[in-house]
Amino acid sequence: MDPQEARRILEEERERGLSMIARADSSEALEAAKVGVLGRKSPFSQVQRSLGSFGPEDRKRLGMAANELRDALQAALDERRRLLAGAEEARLLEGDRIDVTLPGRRLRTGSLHPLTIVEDEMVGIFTRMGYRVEEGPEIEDDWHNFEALNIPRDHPARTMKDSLYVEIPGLLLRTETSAVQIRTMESQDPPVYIVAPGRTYRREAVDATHLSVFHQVEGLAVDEGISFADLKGTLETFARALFGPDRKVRMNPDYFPFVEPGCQVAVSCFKCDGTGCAVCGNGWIELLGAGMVHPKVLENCGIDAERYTGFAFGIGVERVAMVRHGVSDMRMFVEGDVRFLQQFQGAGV
Ligand code: FA5
Repeated sequence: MDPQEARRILEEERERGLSMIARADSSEALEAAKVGVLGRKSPFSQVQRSLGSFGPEDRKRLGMAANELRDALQAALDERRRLLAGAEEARLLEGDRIDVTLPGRRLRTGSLHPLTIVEDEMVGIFTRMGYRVEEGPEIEDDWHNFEALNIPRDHPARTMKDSLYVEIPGLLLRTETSAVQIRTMESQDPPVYIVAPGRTYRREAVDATHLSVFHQVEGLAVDEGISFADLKGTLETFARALFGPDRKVRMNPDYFPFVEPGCQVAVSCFKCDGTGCAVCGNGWIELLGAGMVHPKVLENCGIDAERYTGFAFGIGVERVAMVRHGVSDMRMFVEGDVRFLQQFQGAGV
C-alpha cells in the first residue's frame, strides 16, 4: 500500500466507521462494529501496519491522521455504548413496571372441611355439658379394640370381614372409637366424663350411607349412681342442640358386647321426614350406638362395678353431617369436589 491509498482508506474508514457505530442498536451490535472498524483485520489496522514502510514525512503525517481517527472512532464508540446502556436500562425498567392502580389478586383462602365443622360442633355440645376431650391411636391392639371391650374371640367383628389388619401381628386399624373408653378407664379413676373424636376403619362395601374410613365421636361417663335415664337425657340434649326440636329421635334396643342394656339411636330422615326414601330406606337414619357400660368392661379396667356405673355412646360423624346439612350421599364428603366443599365456606370459624 502506498501513502496515497493509506490516506484514502483513512478517510473512507472515518465515514464507514462512524456510520456503523451510529447504526449499532444493541451492545452486541456495537461490539461487532468495534471489531469491524478497529479490530486486527480492519482496513484501519492494515494502514497502521503499513506506516513503517513509508518515508519519514508520510509516516509522521499519516501516523498522526491514524491516531486522530482512532481517537474519534473510540469516542464515538464510548458515546454510543453509554446511550445504549441507558436505553437498555430504561427498557428493563419499563418491563418491570407495575401498575399500582390495578386491583390486587386475592389469595383464595381455604375453609374447614364440613366433617371437621360438624365434629367440632358435636364435641362442643359435650364440652359445654362438662365433658373433656380424649384421643387414642388409630392403630390399636387386640386388647383395647376387642378383648377389654368384652368382644370374645369368636365374635364376628374379629374376622377379616369387618376389620382391617396391619402387617404387624396383633395390631389392626381401630374399628370403633370405643377403644378409647378402655384407654381412658385404665389411666383415670372415676368420675370420668370424656368424648373421643376420631377416625375409624372397617372393611365395608361403600355406598351412600357407608364408608370404609369414617369418623365417630365416642362418649363415656362413669360415676356413682349413673342410670339409663342419664344416658337418654344426654343424648336427647345432644340431638336437640344439633338438629333442633323438629327432628324426631328414636331409641331401639340393640346389642353391643360392651354395654348392657344397649340401644341404637336414629333421627327421622331429613329428606322424607320419616316416610322412607332412597336416602334412609325406612324413614330413619341411624346415628349412634349406646348403652350402659358392661360391668365386665369396668372390671377389665380395674374399676369397682359394684360402686360405679356408666354409660357410653359412639356417634357417626358422617351420618350426623348428612342429616345436619341435607347431604344425600356420604361419599360427597370424601370426593374432594370443590363445588360441594365451597358451600361450607365460612361455616364453623
Ligand atoms: C359402634 O361402632 C359402637 N362402638 C357404638 C357404641 C359405643 C355402642 C359405645 C355402645 C357404646 P356401630 O357399628 O353401630 O357401633 O357404629 C356407630 C355409628 O357409626 C353408626 O350409628 C353410624 O352412625 C356410624 N357408622 C358405622 N358404620 C359406618 C360406616 N361404614 N360409614 C359411616 N358411618 C358408619
